[in-house]
Amino acid sequence: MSYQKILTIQDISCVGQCSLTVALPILSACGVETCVLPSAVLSTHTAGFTGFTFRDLTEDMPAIMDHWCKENIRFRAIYTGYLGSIRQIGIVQDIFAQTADEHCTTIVDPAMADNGSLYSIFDMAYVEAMKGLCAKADYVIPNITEACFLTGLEYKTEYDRSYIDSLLCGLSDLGCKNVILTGVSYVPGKTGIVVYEKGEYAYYEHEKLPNSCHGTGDIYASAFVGALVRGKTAYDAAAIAANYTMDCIRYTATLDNHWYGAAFEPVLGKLIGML
Ligand code: PXL
Repeated sequence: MSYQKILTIQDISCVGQCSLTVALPILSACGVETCVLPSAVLSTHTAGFTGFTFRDLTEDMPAIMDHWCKENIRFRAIYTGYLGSIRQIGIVQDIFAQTADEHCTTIVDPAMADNGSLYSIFDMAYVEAMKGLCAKADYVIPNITEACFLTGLEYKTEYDRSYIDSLLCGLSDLGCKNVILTGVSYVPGKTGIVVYEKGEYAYYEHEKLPNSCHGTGDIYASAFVGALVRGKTAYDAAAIAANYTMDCIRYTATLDNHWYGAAFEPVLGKLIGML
C-alpha cells in the first residue's frame, strides 16, 4: 500500500457522531493520513438536538489555505462534507485549485438534506452554490433527496430505473463527473448504491435494514473515500462502504437509546478487514 495524505473539510459537531468526528477515525482506520479543515464548530449536530451552538469558521479558512500554500502542502485527495456557509463553498473551490497534488481526486458529499427535506440551516441559495462545487468534483456522493435538490426533480419514495436515470442525467448536466447515489431501493427489503462512472451504470444491492441512524451518510462517504484512496475501484469502494455502514447500523440496534448517531467505532475492525 502506498502512503497517502488527504484533506477533509467538514464541521466538528462536538457530540453526535457525524462529520469530522466520524471522518477522521474512519479514514485513519483505513490507513490514510487525514488532514482536517473544520468548517464550523457546533455543540451537537442539528438533527434532533435543539439550542445547539454554531461557530462559523469561514473567516479562518483563507488564511489556513494560504499557510498551506506557503508550506507547499498538497493533498492526494480532498473530501468535503457538511459546510457552514455559502461563502465557504467558494473558498473550498479555491482550496481544490491550490492544494491538490497532480493526482488529486476530489470527492464532494453535498451533505445538506435527507428524507425529502433540507437540514435546518440550509436554503435554496445554498443548494445553488452546492451545484457549482459538485461540478468541480471527481466524485459526488448524494442521497436521493440531495440529488433532487441539485437537479430540481421531484422527490419520490417509490420509483423505477427511469427515475434514477433522470436524476443521474440531471447531475451529469450539472457537470458532475462520477456519481455514487446512495439509498436506491427498487424492491421492498432491498436497497443499494448506484455507481455512475464514466457514463456507465452499476448497482450494488444489499439488504434494507429495518432501523436507520442519523450520520450514516457521513460514515458511508468516509468509508468510500478511505477505500478509494486505498486503491479500490469506485464500485468496490461503494460496496465496502455499504457493508460497513450496515455493520454500524446493526451494532447500533443492539444499544439502548442510542438515537443521535450510529456507533461506528466498535465495528471499525470489520472495515479494516475489508480493505
Ligand atoms: O450528518 C450530516 C451533518 C453534519 N453536520 C451537522 C449536521 C448534519 C446533519 O444533520 O447537523 C452539523
